[in-house]
Amino acid sequence: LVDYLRYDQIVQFLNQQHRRSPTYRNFTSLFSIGTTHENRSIWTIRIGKPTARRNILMDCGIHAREFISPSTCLYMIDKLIEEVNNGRPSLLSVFNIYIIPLLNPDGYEYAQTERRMWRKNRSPNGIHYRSNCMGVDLNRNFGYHWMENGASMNPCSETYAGPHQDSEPETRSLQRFINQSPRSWDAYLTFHSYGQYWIYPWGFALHMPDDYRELNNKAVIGSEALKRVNGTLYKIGSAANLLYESAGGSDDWAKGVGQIKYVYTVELRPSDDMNDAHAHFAFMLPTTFIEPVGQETYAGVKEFLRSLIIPR
Ligand code: 0X9
Ligand code: ZN
Repeated sequence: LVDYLRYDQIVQFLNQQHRRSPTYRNFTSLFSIGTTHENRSIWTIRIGKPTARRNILMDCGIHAREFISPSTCLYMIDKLIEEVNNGRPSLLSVFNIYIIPLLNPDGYEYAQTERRMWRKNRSPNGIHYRSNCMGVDLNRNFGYHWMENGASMNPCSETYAGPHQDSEPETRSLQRFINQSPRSWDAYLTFHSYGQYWIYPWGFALHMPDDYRELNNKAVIGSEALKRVNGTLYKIGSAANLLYESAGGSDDWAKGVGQIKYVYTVELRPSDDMNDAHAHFAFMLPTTFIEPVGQETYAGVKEFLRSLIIPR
């Protein structure tokens, strides 16, 4: 993982990882949760002991230009499977961890090849609005308090929420997967960039969920473990309070409709503080950051997961 991989390379990587532990074949499974407008599969890997009873969901790459996000999911997949092969899959005897490393492959490939700063997916909007502008902001499309705040009805906007809620194949694939699974989810983490925020719902409005103290406590545990690795500082709070009010995010949907308790959006490096030496990289974080961001994020996520087992 020394470069930001293309979609085909990511699929290849996932297959390699899946084949990596033949004696533990049933420790992983690899499947698609749906297809995009351009007919790419949204691949998902499950990692965990067959006897693991609890379930965690993580996704990356909802926004096309946030290249450090999918790379961090791939990093975590690599490390989790390494632990399986080393024979000490501590967390994986408790949790099945489902990772979707690239939820928006169409947008990602477009950002890789045509327009580096592309954010949305690549749905044509002509059918609904005769608009030549393409793409829906998937993180404004989820049907929970849809369009109430910080989203646009203009197909040319970067935060276009879609013709109606849950209109996009990527949105529906994730929702179907969360809903239809016979499993219950302990946590959902969605990785974005940038800013160094470990945030929880709500995004659609300024008020807090009833259990925000628990959400905040576990975010502290995760971000402190993250900081111990390279000294990277994260801010913690609700999405609307820390960033801005915006409805239709996957996080709000996962908590409000999906009824998942521990829901977080993690905004990876760099910091958005202009006093920070790396802030100017913004979405274009050099590939030398893949490793350190992967390391620290993995440490933070693991400590967060441990805190779900051991009540503090
Ligand atoms: O605006 C977003 O979708 C996220 N920030 S980003 O720079 N990666 O685009 C923040 C989403 C926070 N959650 C909600 N607003 N629900
Ligand atoms: Zn994002």
